[in-house]
Amino acid sequence: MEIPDRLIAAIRSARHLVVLTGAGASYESGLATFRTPQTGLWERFRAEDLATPAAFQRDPALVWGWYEWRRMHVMRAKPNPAHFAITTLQALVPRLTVITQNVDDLHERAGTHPVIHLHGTLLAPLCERCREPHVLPREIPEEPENGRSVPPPGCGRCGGHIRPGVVWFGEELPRHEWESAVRAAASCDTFLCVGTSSIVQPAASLVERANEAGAVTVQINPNPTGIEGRLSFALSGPAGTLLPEIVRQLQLA
Ligand code: BJW
Ligand code: ZN
Repeated sequence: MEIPDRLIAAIRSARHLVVLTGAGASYESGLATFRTPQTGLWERFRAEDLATPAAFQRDPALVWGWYEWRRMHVMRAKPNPAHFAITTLQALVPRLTVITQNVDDLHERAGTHPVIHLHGTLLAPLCERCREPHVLPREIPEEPENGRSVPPPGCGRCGGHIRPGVVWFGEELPRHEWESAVRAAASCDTFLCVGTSSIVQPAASLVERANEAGAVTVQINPNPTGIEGRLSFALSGPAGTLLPEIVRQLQLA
């Protein structure tokens, strides 16, 4: 797909560019999205059974086993050209803020720092009772059979269950990260939504804040999301192709 010249011009003159990523940004690294028909995690598993505090209370081993399976995939995955292009963007604009809904560490492994993690991370579990962080073994977990129950470790301090360090439905986003994201969205001049269905709140409201602040707003996604009518540009295609192409055009004299 052609990248409009007006978009390249907008990014070239941007003083503060915000990139918000979702599961689609890691899809080309082999990690499943949540809502893609057939392959999405929520097509195969019920979010109510796995990604809520009530689910963990009901069956901690089922939930912990599922997240260990996800963590194994993340640790075996590698950043893709979309992650690397975002890292290169850091050098091409005066200020770049990267906000992700993803619970993997692929932006960091591609060299982007800092990254605002709105939904936490699979790699920093903690005690559900006293919030004490839990240090994970460094080795990649063995392939746990998908869906196999694995009892969560006990907290060394209080004996409570260790839970994944992610944000489940009905839970508040980490306050500091959310406030930083809102500040960035409200003060940027260009806002890119990459690989997100823009369904889950409050993350999906960030692009609206950028719109209200008069920013140029852009979506990069091979599929429609329904918010196209409210954006300045909607680019249809995979992030691993379109982002490197944007970077290439920005680097042309
Ligand atoms: C490509 C590509 C390629 C493919 N290149 N793109 C009713 C109305 C409004 C709100 C609510 C409501 N009922 C409940 C709520 C609140 C709820 C919510 O928003 N629910 C919606 C489903 C409606 N939100 C919350 O509960 C949040 N907390 C909250 O609101 O707190 C306040 C509060 C507290 C108490 C009471 C009430 C309010 C917390 C949300 C936490 C979300 N957690 C998850 C799981 C994290 C842990 C884990 O990984 O398991 O976060 S859910 C899941 O969705 C995950 C993601 O970060 C998040 C967003 O998904 P994302 O990234 O957009 O992925 P997909 O799969 O949806 O989309 C991928 C896209 O990529 C697609 O568009 C593809 O086309 C595209 N793609 N290949 C580029 N190559
Ligand atoms: Zn504890």
